[in-house]
Amino acid sequence: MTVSLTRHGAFAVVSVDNPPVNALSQAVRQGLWDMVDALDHEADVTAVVLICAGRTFIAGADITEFGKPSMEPLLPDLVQRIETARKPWIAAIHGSALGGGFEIALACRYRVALASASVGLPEVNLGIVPGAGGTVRTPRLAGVGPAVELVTGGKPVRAAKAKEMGLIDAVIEGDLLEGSLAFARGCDFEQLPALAQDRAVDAMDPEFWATAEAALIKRVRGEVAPLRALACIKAATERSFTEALAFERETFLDLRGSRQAAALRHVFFCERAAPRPSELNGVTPRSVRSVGVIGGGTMGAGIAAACRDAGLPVIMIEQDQPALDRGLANLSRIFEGAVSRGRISAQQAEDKIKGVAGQTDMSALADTDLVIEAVFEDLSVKRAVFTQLADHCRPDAVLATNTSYLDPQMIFEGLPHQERFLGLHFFSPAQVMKLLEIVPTKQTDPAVLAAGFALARSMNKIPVRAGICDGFIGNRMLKVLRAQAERVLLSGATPAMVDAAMREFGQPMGPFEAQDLGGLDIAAFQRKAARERGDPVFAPVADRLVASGRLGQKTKAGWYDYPEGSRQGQASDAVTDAIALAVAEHAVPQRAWTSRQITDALVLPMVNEGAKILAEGIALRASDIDLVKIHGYGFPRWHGGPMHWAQAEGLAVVVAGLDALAQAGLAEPACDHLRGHSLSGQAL
Ligand code: 3H9
Repeated sequence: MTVSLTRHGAFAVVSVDNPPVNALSQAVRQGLWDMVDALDHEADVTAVVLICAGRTFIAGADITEFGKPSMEPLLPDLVQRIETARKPWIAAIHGSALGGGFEIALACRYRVALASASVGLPEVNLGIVPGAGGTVRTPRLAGVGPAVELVTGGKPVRAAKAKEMGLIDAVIEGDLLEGSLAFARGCDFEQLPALAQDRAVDAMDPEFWATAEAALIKRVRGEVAPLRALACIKAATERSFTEALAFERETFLDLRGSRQAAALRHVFFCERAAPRPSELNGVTPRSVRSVGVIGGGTMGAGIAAACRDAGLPVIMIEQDQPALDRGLANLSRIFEGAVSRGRISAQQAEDKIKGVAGQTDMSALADTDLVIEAVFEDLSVKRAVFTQLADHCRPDAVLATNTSYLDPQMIFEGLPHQERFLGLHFFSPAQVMKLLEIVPTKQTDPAVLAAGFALARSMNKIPVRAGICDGFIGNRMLKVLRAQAERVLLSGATPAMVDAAMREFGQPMGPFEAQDLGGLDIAAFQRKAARERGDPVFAPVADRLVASGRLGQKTKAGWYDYPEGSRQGQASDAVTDAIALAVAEHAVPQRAWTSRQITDALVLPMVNEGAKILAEGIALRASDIDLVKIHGYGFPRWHGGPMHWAQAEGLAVVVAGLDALAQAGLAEPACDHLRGHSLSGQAL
């Protein structure tokens, strides 16, 4: 039974059991509706405790129902039915009470929760607003300011904070059911608290709304739902309860079918599918209970920190004691930073640091399950490391290289036990960035590949399998984006125009400011290696800037000038000159650019490259490319990633756009894969 009833003296206990997260499917809504009806008529029931089985309280509406026609009873009606029930309902919360689940809880007379539980309204993360009273009841219980934070931010709060905010009545210690029944026994049901709908809500002055809106516009960069949620809360303070509910519902229905909501739902489900790809079904991962990290630089220390966060003991290897001391100091700084930002306690930092042993001798790795190499990005240096590892590690230990563009197959060539080697491409800072590209070679054992995915799961990262090519999935597409950005410069746009257009598209930073932040030397180094391999590289302006020592913010000059003490770039005459020289060299015709034309000239060729990546089998599915660009490169989540964005634009439109760019000499024409799929109408 999805919704069942038990009795505890004068109290009825209604249990929802709808794995995995007790989402409000039609069956659950109907079951709850019937319970309210039935219990309203039972004279010997004093109050009703609503509790859930499994890992969580109701985690929200059933997102899988969103694309389908609505089925009665509708959630807003159910919420209203519970709020006006004859018997007082008490929500007993464990895990998460989210979205519609929290809206049901808000309609209960009382809410109690385990200390470990959290409550919230994360709808904006799905491109929608709460649709069953969340924006109308929350300000009545918590006040307008806290409601704005909870609803527009979409971040749940823990029970203790929720109690402080007035969103729950008690934090329960020990067993939730026992505690909830004890709470119920302590209630005076003759003196019920006012219904949320009967409570007053503060009127706020126009300045409050203007400030909140301005802050939000800055933060959301084109994402619609948080602003619409703010408008709903504003309506809740200005209109009657019923009118505000109607406004919220209308907003919810409008957004539910929107492009941004579809994109965010796509990302939601892709993220959940990524850690367990179907091709590894039934494969038992090689067990990883200990990790060695070779190198204590920025990447090595970050990877070691990510391993510690996953609870794995780490041995860090450096070539000599001074380098090891620096590596361990890098690691300590990461944890100290986490303490100063309030993410972990000083005690937790100490425990994490204690779990890292520093060594200068690889024989210390004799019994380690997984070794991740994070040394200098040079083939011969990396090969030397793996030759030594092959001598010192157990034959079944998994040996992984953290390379961003070298060919793992070449790194491991000729070493024994080819089946145990793997590429693990972490993104910097490795302890923070969610993306992990997992790169098997032709010989990698599926159990070793599965170990990479299991590691990602334990680190709470988003793993994506990538085939071997220059730059794997992410950097290969970045290379195209950067080349396109230069093409646009050469035909009349400025770096500031390109950066502004990409920010308007939703990227946190434009391609030129991002290069200035990261340093132009890294890409220059990669271009040099690519040219040595005979690969074509297009960076006529970047090459000139690097040759003149303009390496970005660190040299106070890159694509922009950085006056002493400023991180705000200013247009640079030197860059204008470098562009002019490149224009003359390549004889590029000049044209005027709009923001939309600029983003098309950058994003469409990236999509084209994505289609080639799929056709070559470098990515197994289009959604993997989306996850890579969202989690590794700041592609706006609410566009759903480049491949989802392309589908939403219409593949025929994308192909036509690419062909027009190609005719103007500004991009390659659409590849056959994209063209074929466009014509047949199949999904990418
Ligand atoms: C809403 O409520 C709108 C209302 O205001 C108005 C309506 C009128 N539906 O994340 P996990 C699946 S909008 C369907 O790995 P965890 C998920 O796909 C909703 N399915 O677990 C996965 O499936 P699979 C507002 C859902 O323990 C499985 O459950 N609520 C839903 O790490 C496990 O998920 C939200 O946005 C759903 N609502 O985390 C909450 N949620 O195993 C979204 C999950 O096949 N959910 N699934 O891959 C979450 O944040 C997390 O799932 C939660 C558990 C924290 C609950």
